[in-house]
Amino acid sequence: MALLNRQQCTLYEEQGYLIVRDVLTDDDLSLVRSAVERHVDEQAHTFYAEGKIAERYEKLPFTHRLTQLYQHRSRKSIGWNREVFSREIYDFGMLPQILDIAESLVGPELQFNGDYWIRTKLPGDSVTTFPWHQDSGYYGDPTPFHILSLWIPLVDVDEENGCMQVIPGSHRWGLLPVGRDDEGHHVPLEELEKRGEVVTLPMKAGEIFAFHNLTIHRSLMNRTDGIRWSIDLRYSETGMPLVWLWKCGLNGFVARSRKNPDQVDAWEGWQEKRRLADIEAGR
Ligand SMILES: O=C(O)CCC(=O)C(=O)O
Repeated sequence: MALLNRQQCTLYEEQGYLIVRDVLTDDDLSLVRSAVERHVDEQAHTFYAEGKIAERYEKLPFTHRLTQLYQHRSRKSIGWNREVFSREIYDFGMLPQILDIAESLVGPELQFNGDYWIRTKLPGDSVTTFPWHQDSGYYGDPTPFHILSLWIPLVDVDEENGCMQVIPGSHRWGLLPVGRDDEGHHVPLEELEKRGEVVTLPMKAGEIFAFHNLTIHRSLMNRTDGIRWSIDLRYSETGMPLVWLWKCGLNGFVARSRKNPDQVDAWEGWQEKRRLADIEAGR
């Protein structure tokens, strides 16, 4: 697919977000699904060996198995990163269609930030239900540069199973002050719904919600009995200091360069960056 057209880029600049449809195939999504399924299966074997579950629920589909496996756990996970660090995630982050979108919105020198997250939004789970926030708010470091998030559902999403909502134009409001709720999520100190229009984003699996690091967005509670799986990826201009990520070993890699294509990292290069970061952090 070609780079985004001028109208799409203008929409992103004006609204702080864009929905891109019809770019990912089922085969593309199966890269992520297989990394997820492998980790779910590992967890099944671990919990079973530890005697925490009576069966491994091998026959349950992708949308239901983890719910059963996690029944014994009180605190669910906010998302998986290291748990699914794998060749499939690298290949997914390097898909030409995805890099074309990132290049259109960020520029031709692209780094894949290390904070990709698989969201395990289980039925009724409040930990993975994110109140209004700006991604920059979570970075804990000033980010005076553009970071593009690409949020991609692995199943169809709507208001019932916890799709995303966004406030168009909010990326121009600056970084807003926040408090914290009981789950540790950021919560805004003002009533944002009075300040801007709320847009709900039902999406098909594989469609892409691209948004700016200052765009205010949230995700709704999953009120169905299936898991709302998604992945979110982040890209920025190569060389931008992602210090808050490096401090916790969440290193990324150089994904595309029109100037120096030989500096693009292979999967092995990304593995090495993470290995060195772990050694430095004493992990
Ligand atoms: O996946 C979700 O439910 C929320 C994700 C999110 O807010 C984000 O990626 O910034």
